[in-house]
Amino acid sequence: MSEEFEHVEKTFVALKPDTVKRGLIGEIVSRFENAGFKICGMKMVWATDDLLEEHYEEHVEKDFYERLAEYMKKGPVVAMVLEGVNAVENIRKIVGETDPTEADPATIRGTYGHISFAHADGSGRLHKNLIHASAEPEEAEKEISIWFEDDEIHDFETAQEEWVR
Ligand code: 3AN
Repeated sequence: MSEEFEHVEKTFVALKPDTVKRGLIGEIVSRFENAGFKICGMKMVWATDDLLEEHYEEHVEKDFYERLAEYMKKGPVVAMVLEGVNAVENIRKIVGETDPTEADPATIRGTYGHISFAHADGSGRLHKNLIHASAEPEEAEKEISIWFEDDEIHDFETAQEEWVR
Protein backbone atom coordinates (compact mmCIF):
# COMPACT_ATOMS: atom_id res chain seq x y z
CA MET A 1 0.00 0.00 0.00
CA SER A 2 1.52 3.37 -0.94
CA GLU A 3 1.95 6.32 1.45
CA GLU A 4 -0.89 8.37 -0.07
CA PHE A 5 -3.48 5.74 0.92
CA GLU A 6 -2.34 5.91 4.52
CA HIS A 7 -2.17 9.63 5.10
CA VAL A 8 -5.14 10.03 7.40
CA GLU A 9 -4.72 13.08 9.66
CA LYS A 10 -6.65 15.40 11.94
CA THR A 11 -7.17 19.12 11.48
CA PHE A 12 -8.67 21.97 13.48
CA VAL A 13 -11.66 24.01 12.29
CA ALA A 14 -13.46 26.86 14.05
CA LEU A 15 -16.84 28.17 12.93
CA LYS A 16 -16.51 31.85 13.81
CA PRO A 17 -19.16 33.97 15.60
CA ASP A 18 -20.75 35.22 12.32
CA THR A 19 -21.45 31.60 11.30
CA VAL A 20 -23.00 30.84 14.69
CA LYS A 21 -25.12 34.03 14.74
CA ARG A 22 -26.30 33.56 11.14
CA GLY A 23 -27.50 30.02 11.87
CA LEU A 24 -25.09 28.45 9.39
CA ILE A 25 -23.53 25.85 11.70
CA GLY A 26 -25.58 22.95 10.29
CA GLU A 27 -25.01 23.86 6.64
CA ILE A 28 -21.30 24.21 7.06
CA VAL A 29 -20.86 21.09 9.19
CA SER A 30 -22.86 19.20 6.50
CA ARG A 31 -20.28 20.14 3.88
CA PHE A 32 -17.57 18.39 5.86
CA GLU A 33 -19.78 15.38 6.66
CA ASN A 34 -20.90 15.10 3.03
CA ALA A 35 -17.28 15.10 1.90
CA GLY A 36 -16.69 12.14 4.25
CA PHE A 37 -14.66 13.77 7.03
CA LYS A 38 -15.06 12.31 10.51
CA ILE A 39 -15.96 14.69 13.34
CA CYS A 40 -13.74 13.56 16.21
CA GLY A 41 -14.33 16.56 18.49
CA MET A 42 -16.85 19.40 18.60
CA LYS A 43 -17.77 22.03 21.19
CA MET A 44 -18.99 25.60 21.58
CA VAL A 45 -16.45 27.98 23.13
CA TRP A 46 -16.56 31.69 23.90
CA ALA A 47 -12.94 32.62 23.19
CA THR A 48 -10.88 34.55 25.75
CA ASP A 49 -8.01 36.98 25.03
CA ASP A 50 -5.48 34.41 26.26
CA LEU A 51 -6.80 31.67 24.01
CA LEU A 52 -6.86 33.99 20.97
CA GLU A 53 -3.34 35.26 21.61
CA GLU A 54 -2.13 31.68 21.63
CA HIS A 55 -4.15 30.70 18.56
CA TYR A 56 -3.19 33.79 16.53
CA GLU A 57 0.38 33.98 17.88
CA GLU A 58 1.81 35.05 14.49
CA HIS A 59 -0.76 37.86 14.07
CA VAL A 60 -0.73 39.43 17.57
CA GLU A 61 1.62 42.25 16.53
CA LYS A 62 -0.22 43.02 13.26
CA ASP A 63 -2.34 46.12 12.85
CA PHE A 64 -5.53 44.10 12.20
CA TYR A 65 -5.16 41.96 15.35
CA GLU A 66 -7.28 44.10 17.66
CA ARG A 67 -10.26 43.94 15.29
CA LEU A 68 -9.67 40.26 14.64
CA ALA A 69 -9.83 39.59 18.40
CA GLU A 70 -12.95 41.80 18.73
CA TYR A 71 -14.63 39.79 15.93
CA MET A 72 -13.68 36.44 17.47
CA LYS A 73 -15.18 37.48 20.84
CA LYS A 74 -18.52 38.75 19.41
CA GLY A 75 -20.13 35.40 20.19
CA PRO A 76 -19.32 31.75 20.68
CA VAL A 77 -17.23 29.76 18.24
CA VAL A 78 -17.84 26.11 17.28
CA ALA A 79 -14.48 24.36 17.59
CA MET A 80 -14.03 21.08 15.72
CA VAL A 81 -11.47 18.36 15.13
CA LEU A 82 -11.97 16.71 11.74
CA GLU A 83 -10.23 13.61 10.44
CA GLY A 84 -9.71 12.43 6.88
CA VAL A 85 -7.21 11.79 4.12
CA ASN A 86 -4.91 14.83 3.79
CA ALA A 87 -7.48 16.61 5.94
CA VAL A 88 -5.48 19.83 6.39
CA GLU A 89 -5.07 20.51 2.68
CA ASN A 90 -8.47 19.17 1.63
CA ILE A 91 -10.38 21.18 4.21
CA ARG A 92 -8.51 24.39 3.30
CA LYS A 93 -9.75 23.83 -0.28
CA ILE A 94 -13.34 23.55 0.92
CA VAL A 95 -12.90 26.69 3.10
CA GLY A 96 -11.43 28.95 0.37
CA GLU A 97 -9.23 32.06 0.31
CA THR A 98 -8.90 34.20 3.46
CA ASP A 99 -10.54 37.34 2.00
CA PRO A 100 -14.14 36.47 1.00
CA THR A 101 -13.93 38.59 -2.15
CA GLU A 102 -11.08 36.37 -3.40
CA ALA A 103 -12.74 33.09 -2.40
CA ASP A 104 -14.08 30.83 -5.15
CA PRO A 105 -17.92 30.89 -5.02
CA ALA A 106 -17.99 27.11 -4.50
CA THR A 107 -16.03 27.38 -1.24
CA ILE A 108 -17.50 28.11 2.20
CA ARG A 109 -16.05 31.63 2.36
CA GLY A 110 -17.22 32.32 -1.22
CA THR A 111 -20.69 30.78 -0.77
CA TYR A 112 -21.63 32.56 2.46
CA GLY A 113 -19.71 35.82 2.04
CA HIS A 114 -18.31 38.23 -0.54
CA ILE A 115 -17.34 41.43 1.33
CA SER A 116 -13.65 42.24 0.98
CA PHE A 117 -11.36 43.12 3.89
CA ALA A 118 -10.71 46.42 2.03
CA HIS A 119 -14.41 47.30 2.09
CA ALA A 120 -14.63 46.29 5.75
CA ASP A 121 -11.68 48.59 6.49
CA GLY A 122 -13.20 51.49 4.56
CA SER A 123 -16.60 51.19 6.21
CA GLY A 124 -15.32 50.52 9.74
CA ARG A 125 -16.70 46.95 9.83
CA LEU A 126 -15.13 43.80 11.20
CA HIS A 127 -13.38 41.49 8.73
CA LYS A 128 -15.75 38.52 8.72
CA ASN A 129 -14.88 35.30 6.90
CA LEU A 130 -16.98 32.67 8.68
CA ILE A 131 -14.44 29.97 9.43
CA HIS A 132 -10.88 29.10 10.36
CA ALA A 133 -9.03 25.96 9.28
CA SER A 134 -5.43 25.02 10.06
CA ALA A 135 -3.03 25.77 7.20
CA GLU A 136 -0.31 23.17 7.92
CA PRO A 137 -0.20 19.81 9.75
CA GLU A 138 2.07 21.30 12.49
CA GLU A 139 -0.39 24.18 12.92
CA ALA A 140 -3.26 21.65 13.17
CA GLU A 141 -1.48 19.80 15.98
CA LYS A 142 -0.79 23.01 17.86
CA GLU A 143 -4.34 24.34 17.43
CA ILE A 144 -6.00 21.07 18.46
CA SER A 145 -3.94 21.13 21.66
CA ILE A 146 -4.89 24.76 22.37
CA TRP A 147 -8.65 24.26 21.93
CA PHE A 148 -9.18 20.63 23.06
CA GLU A 149 -8.30 18.38 25.99
CA ASP A 150 -7.18 14.87 24.95
CA ASP A 151 -10.36 13.27 26.33
CA GLU A 152 -12.54 15.57 24.20
CA ILE A 153 -11.25 13.92 21.01
CA HIS A 154 -13.04 10.68 20.22
CA ASP A 155 -11.92 7.53 18.49
CA PHE A 156 -14.79 5.66 16.81
CA GLU A 157 -15.75 3.99 13.54
CA THR A 158 -18.06 5.76 11.12
CA ALA A 159 -20.70 3.77 9.20
CA GLN A 160 -18.52 3.97 6.08
CA GLU A 161 -15.61 2.45 7.99
CA GLU A 162 -17.79 -0.19 9.62
CA TRP A 163 -20.16 -1.11 6.77
CA VAL A 164 -19.12 0.32 3.42
CA ARG A 165 -15.38 -0.14 3.02
P1 3AN B 1 -6.45 32.01 7.18
O1 3AN B 1 -7.51 32.06 8.25
O2 3AN B 1 -7.06 31.93 5.81
O3 3AN B 1 -5.37 31.00 7.43
P2 3AN B 1 -4.52 33.97 8.09
O4 3AN B 1 -3.94 32.92 8.98
O5 3AN B 1 -3.61 34.72 7.18
O6 3AN B 1 -5.72 33.42 7.22
O7 3AN B 1 -5.21 35.06 9.00
C1 3AN B 1 -5.88 34.70 10.17
C2 3AN B 1 -7.13 35.52 10.28
O8 3AN B 1 -6.79 36.88 10.41
C3 3AN B 1 -8.03 35.43 9.04
N1 3AN B 1 -8.95 34.32 9.10
C4 3AN B 1 -8.72 36.75 9.05
O9 3AN B 1 -9.90 36.68 9.85
C5 3AN B 1 -7.70 37.69 9.69
N2 3AN B 1 -6.95 38.44 8.70
C6 3AN B 1 -5.94 38.00 7.93
N3 3AN B 1 -5.47 38.99 7.14
C7 3AN B 1 -6.22 40.08 7.42
C8 3AN B 1 -6.22 41.42 6.94
N4 3AN B 1 -5.37 41.86 6.03
N5 3AN B 1 -7.12 42.26 7.47
C9 3AN B 1 -7.97 41.84 8.42
N6 3AN B 1 -8.03 40.60 8.92
C10 3AN B 1 -7.16 39.72 8.42
